[in-house]
Amino acid sequence: MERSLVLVKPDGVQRGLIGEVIARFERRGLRLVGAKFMQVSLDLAKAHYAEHEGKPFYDGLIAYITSAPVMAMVWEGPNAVAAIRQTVGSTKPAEAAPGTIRHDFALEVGRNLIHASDKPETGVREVALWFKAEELVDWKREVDRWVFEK
Ligand code: IDP
Ligand code: MG
Repeated sequence: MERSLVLVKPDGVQRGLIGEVIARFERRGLRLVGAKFMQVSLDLAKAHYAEHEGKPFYDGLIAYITSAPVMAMVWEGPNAVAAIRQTVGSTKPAEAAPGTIRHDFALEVGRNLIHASDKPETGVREVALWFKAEELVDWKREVDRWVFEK
């Protein structure tokens, strides 16, 4: 089953949108595997956003993600990475499709509320970076057979 890291970023936490984000992924049918409310360290922020080092927005991005607590989660399901990115919407909120989280709650790319893994391999790497194996819960739901075809 594919997995994605999802972060409700500091702006989403400050604006009281943790529940809104969780509700959308629950309704989509995705299964929660792990969650923790945490302050992001500088080391973790740099490891997570290593691909963006050197870009003009990098320093602001590190300051943003470490500025206040985040809600870190792992969600799984068939094609979970693409499904979650679809529900999250485009990186720039002004370009995000109506009905997506970034469209419905954000205006600026530097305050776009939420992170989600961009590819299945990224999901594997990011889940391992943010969560220890014992923090992830392997479980089944009674409803799984009504959401997952196999
Ligand atoms: P993603 O979060 O949709 O995967 P990325 O291109 O990986 O988007 O960028 C990571 C994060 O960096 C974005 O979510 C956003 O918070 C921030 N970011 C990206 N581009 C800009 C920019 O041009 N200005 C300010 N922040 C940016
Ligand atoms: Mg990205």
